[in-house]
Amino acid sequence: MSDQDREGVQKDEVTSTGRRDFMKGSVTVGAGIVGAGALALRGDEGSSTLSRFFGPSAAHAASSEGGLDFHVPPGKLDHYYGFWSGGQSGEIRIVGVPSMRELMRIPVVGRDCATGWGRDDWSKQLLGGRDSGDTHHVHLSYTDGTYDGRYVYVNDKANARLARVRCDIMQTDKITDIPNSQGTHGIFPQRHKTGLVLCNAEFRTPQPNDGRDLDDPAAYGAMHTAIDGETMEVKWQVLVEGNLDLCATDYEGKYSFATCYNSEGGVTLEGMMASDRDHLYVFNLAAIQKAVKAGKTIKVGDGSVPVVDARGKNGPYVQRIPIPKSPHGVNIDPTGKYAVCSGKLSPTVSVVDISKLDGVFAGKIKPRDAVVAEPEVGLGPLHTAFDGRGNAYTSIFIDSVITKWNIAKAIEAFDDPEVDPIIQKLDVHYQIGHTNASLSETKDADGKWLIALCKFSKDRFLPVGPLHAENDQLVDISGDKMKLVHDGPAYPEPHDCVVVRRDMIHPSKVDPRSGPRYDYYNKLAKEDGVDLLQDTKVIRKGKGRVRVYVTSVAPVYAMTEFRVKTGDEVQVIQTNLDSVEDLSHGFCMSNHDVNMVVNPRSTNSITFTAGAPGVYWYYCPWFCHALHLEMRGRMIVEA
Ligand code: K7E
Ligand code: CUA
Repeated sequence: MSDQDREGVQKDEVTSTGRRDFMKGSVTVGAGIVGAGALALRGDEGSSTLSRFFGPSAAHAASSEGGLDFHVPPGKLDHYYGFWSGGQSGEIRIVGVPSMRELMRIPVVGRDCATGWGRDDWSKQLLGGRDSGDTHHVHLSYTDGTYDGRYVYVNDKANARLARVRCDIMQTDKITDIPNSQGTHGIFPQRHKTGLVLCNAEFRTPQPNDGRDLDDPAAYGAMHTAIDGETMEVKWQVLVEGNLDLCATDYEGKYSFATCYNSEGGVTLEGMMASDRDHLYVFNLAAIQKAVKAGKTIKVGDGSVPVVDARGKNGPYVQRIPIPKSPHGVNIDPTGKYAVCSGKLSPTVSVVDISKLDGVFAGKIKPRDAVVAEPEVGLGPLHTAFDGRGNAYTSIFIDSVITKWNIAKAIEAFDDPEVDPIIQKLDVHYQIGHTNASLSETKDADGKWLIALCKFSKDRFLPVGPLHAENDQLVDISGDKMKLVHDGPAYPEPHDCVVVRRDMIHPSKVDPRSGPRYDYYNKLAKEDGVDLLQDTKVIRKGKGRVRVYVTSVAPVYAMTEFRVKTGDEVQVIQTNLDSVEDLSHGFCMSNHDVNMVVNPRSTNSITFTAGAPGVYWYYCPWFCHALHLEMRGRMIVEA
């Protein structure tokens, strides 16, 4: 970076007025304050840091900052749905943007006490006995390069799974185990249609991982896995030698991408950071699918999934583009022309021209020649969002900033060091991980709101003990300059997010009673000759097993008493007959660890072992009526 560039950046740092800049106490800060007198205090958190010390804000220099209104008054609705991956909480959250109000939590791979997810029968089957997880990356299904509002996909890094949430009912409907994988991390659906969802294994393991080759790094590898976004079946895997971190797809369905931060094949931290260049792996989907069809595959593990072996060298399936150093995020700009890879341990992002990849695969140009820009954006670049106006916004972990830069200028600057592509650095608080902007990952990127998902909140909120809230910040990117407008405390860990225009999502008000959950309930009902929407019945299923079918209409269960025997396995299958919006009931059995929600027109069930002889009250835990407290009944347990 030239001195001139450095000066430019410093100026921007001053106008963005973080506390840290104030602490640096430079002369330029003083100059900013002189100019601040005439400016009214707008009262937004981002620009008022200096005002805590000096009164009215110095933040509003002559440049145009976004002027969007982030206040959503009572009774008014947000313009965007934000889908947040919940990290180690194992959930997805729906957040209204720009209000940043948390609208809903969708339990995915973890147990949730409020809804009974992970405890009720169907979710328990779906989770396969595991009720913890780590959901890092959420993406919606696409059609023609934009969101089609059907599904949300999310990875479970902890248990190597891909889960899917249906957007009409906002419930998890499928969870797929990914074979031969650990640390399923980056995922991305294809964008031309709801096609494949590509999933990266971040951890290299022996392949096969069955106890042999434990200490032979050469036998370690990682899988790039393709799952059908409709059926959620695993279609194929590609085995490579390096680890696979973040994932992306192009807009045409030709390529998928994975960053690799361990081209050394190290199994220790030192080993993983030894080389100056790692890679962006580019997967040629047509060539891989052709090989799978032709049976040019190997068997790994149980052999249930065809594996294309692409270890070691560039070829028809995979090309490795050298990227400095331990790259992390890879994001495709809304025009579909560029893949932007963040250096993580290099202060640069590398811009790959996707149109050059055909040439790379044809051997006409070297892989590195597909890199057309490498701007210096700050220390610890992780992820990049876009505004649809040619600008990129990269989250910078170590510096705790978002760097706004211009893609076209960065390409110019690759040949001409006089050109400065950096537009602004905005302080965020603190240690940002992901960032994403409204519709940034679609061709409809609208450049309005940017979310900064900060891992540390430190002094931004009232202290609440050793565990701090994290900080989801809202940034207005509609103007020339970014403007921080809101701090949003969040329960750990909001990991990644996508921001979707509200007209793209069409939730149902009552349960449409479709999908695998109802395949399960309809099968039970058929077996027992029961109409779920009519019947209330106790059916003894041979020795020691009882099924209790019960309907409910506010404020009563159709059955206020049933009898079982100590030690019986009791399955309560409850159907909520109310079609009224927002009228959920539930079933809680006293002293039996039994609690579930039953939404309008839903069926849900839960199984437990009847305890010691006596009377046990069951009740509705969801406030449904003035007589809600009276909505209960007795389970009589006989010896
Ligand atoms: Cu950057 Cu898991 Cu998305 Cu973390 S990964 S930041
Ligand atoms: Cu039904 Cu409360």
